[in-house]
Amino acid sequence: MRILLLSAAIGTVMIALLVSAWDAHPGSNPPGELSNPDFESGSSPWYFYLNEDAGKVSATDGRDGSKCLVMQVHKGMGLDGFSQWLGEVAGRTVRVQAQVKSLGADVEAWVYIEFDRDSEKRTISTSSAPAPRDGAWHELSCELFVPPDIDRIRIFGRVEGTAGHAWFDNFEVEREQP
Ligand SMILES: [Ca+2]
Repeated sequence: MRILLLSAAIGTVMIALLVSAWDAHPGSNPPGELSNPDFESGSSPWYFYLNEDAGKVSATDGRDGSKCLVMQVHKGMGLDGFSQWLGEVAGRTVRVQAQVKSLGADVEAWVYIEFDRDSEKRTISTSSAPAPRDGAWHELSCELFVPPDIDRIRIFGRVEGTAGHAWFDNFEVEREQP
């Protein structure tokens, strides 16, 4: 009985942790500007999809300022990325750009936007081209029209591949009226 009680207690803790991690991401009223878009304050509040350890803040490689986010791409990782919610987007074309560089055998790094059409259970998305694998900074951008009934979108940096690194800095958001 003691073992059963113990495992039930552990189950409760794990569920609570999962709920708390999930809650931390969606947010109810996302701000109209990205927070810490240049990684000068570390990696928070960017949300890491698979493994927070995959993304580290480099204190020396920043495109501007001193810091940027560096993600190591490794065999078996597949697609990974980090994101933030952004609000004040309804009925507007939103353009996102970031400075990205990549280096490695097959690393792909790009910028991505998406939102959910809950009524239709669809996800609408767009992405930039991947950064050339030349170890130089490139400005990547993509834009998406957000329908008037959608009040928040997710802004991503994404990586995929089996070997290499990708660096991200200076996310910026612009909005245009339709
Ligand atoms: Ca920076």
